[in-house]
Amino acid sequence: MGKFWSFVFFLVPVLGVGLFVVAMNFHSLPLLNHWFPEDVSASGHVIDQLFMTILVLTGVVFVATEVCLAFFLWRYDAKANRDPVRYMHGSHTLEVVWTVLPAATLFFIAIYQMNAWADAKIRQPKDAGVIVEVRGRQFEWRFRYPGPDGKFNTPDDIHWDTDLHVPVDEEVLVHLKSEDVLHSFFLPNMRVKQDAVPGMMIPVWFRPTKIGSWDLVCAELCGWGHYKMRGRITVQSRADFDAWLVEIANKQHATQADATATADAAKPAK
Ligand SMILES: [Cu+2]
Repeated sequence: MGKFWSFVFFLVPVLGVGLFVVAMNFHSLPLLNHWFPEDVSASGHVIDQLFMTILVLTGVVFVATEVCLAFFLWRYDAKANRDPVRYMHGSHTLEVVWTVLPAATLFFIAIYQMNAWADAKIRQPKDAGVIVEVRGRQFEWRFRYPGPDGKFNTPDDIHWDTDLHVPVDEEVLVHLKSEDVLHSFFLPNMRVKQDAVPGMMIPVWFRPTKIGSWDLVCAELCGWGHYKMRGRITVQSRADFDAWLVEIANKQHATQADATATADAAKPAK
């Protein structure tokens, strides 16, 4: 039986690594497209590189551990080894080695990722082409652009929901908020994911590099309708983006004017 189980355990690293290889190489087949979604942001490659480095490091450890496990199962099969088990009181050297090696590896990762972390979370861009407020709420995304005066909380603010429009090749600065519970603002193609926390405004930034439309999802289970928090991000040329902003601003003003007229008409005549 020991031989059988050692074979089964040996299949784990073989199939595990095989699965990664298949997922990476068959990206053109729609059914097997399980690797990264298309990267359309200026700094996405840094995140992908970091992911690959950590994947290789953990992959080597995973394969080594599984191969050792299979070998010990096969080598010390109870049927082939009738001798009673002998206990030992541990090995100081071994303890030091298996503590220092993982510690050194984690220390390496901590240093290696510092620049990527700083670029993504600390060095906020000063030259943002557009600033937009994004608010998560059960169960949709709401957006607010500051309007021509460049300031939020003024009458010319422009409101929109579900489909976030941004210009291409410009730094987008998001002011991320939540209106109720924890949500997570996730743009897979921009390699951006950040929790939206009630009571906080968290800045998030990215620079889209390609015109098109991609997913915007909530990556935090936020209630029964979490699955409905699907949105889009539409990346446009600067001219198209400006035209779109003017168009929805005009629509918004027309609706406001309509509402005021209806309210006035409903007032009893004096
Ligand atoms: Cu959610």
